[in-house]
Amino acid sequence: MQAATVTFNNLIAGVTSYGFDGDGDTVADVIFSTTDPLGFNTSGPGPFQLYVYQQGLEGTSLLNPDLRVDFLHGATGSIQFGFAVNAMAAGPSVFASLELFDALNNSLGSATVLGARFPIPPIQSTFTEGQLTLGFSGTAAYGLFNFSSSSTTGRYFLDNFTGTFGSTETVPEPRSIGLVVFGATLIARLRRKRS
Ligand SMILES: [Ca+2]
Ligand SMILES: [Ca+2]
Repeated sequence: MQAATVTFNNLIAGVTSYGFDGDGDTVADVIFSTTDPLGFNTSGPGPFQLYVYQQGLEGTSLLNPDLRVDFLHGATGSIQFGFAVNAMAAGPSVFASLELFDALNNSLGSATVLGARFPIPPIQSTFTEGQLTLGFSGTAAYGLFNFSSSSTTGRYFLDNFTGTFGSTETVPEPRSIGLVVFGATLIARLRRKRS
């Protein structure tokens, strides 16, 4: 596995499941999904954000979990992402959380980060935002997100989803294919000699 970052630059709208490539080989490494029948979108919260660039993944924060990620090749080490929720003021019910699980549904750890507004001259973050980092041991198979904005029309933005979950699909080199064929031929010959 190798370093990967999902920047959500594909234009999607109203999708309940979508595969994203994080390591630039155009093959999906993660699948994001939601139980919200209206799905999620790629959209931006405007330019005045530190941790969510135009654009990110955008969806409802009224569920728990709001969003799920499945790692197609597993994930190791740590996961980091930026988030924003549609709240103008910080508070105990304005946050993002992530819990990671292995393939046997054992929790590998969780983290919660409260949203805040940061100075972005000449104003502050339009929406409360933050960056969550979760280090873990073992191999994560999937993760569950919960966002909260304290709003009855709660929405989240997620961006720059980063970790060690990329797997550039490699094609065997012609030379090693030749060696395998040569080896198989040799074994077949030896078997024929013995019988
Ligand atoms: Ca890939
Ligand atoms: Ca939620």
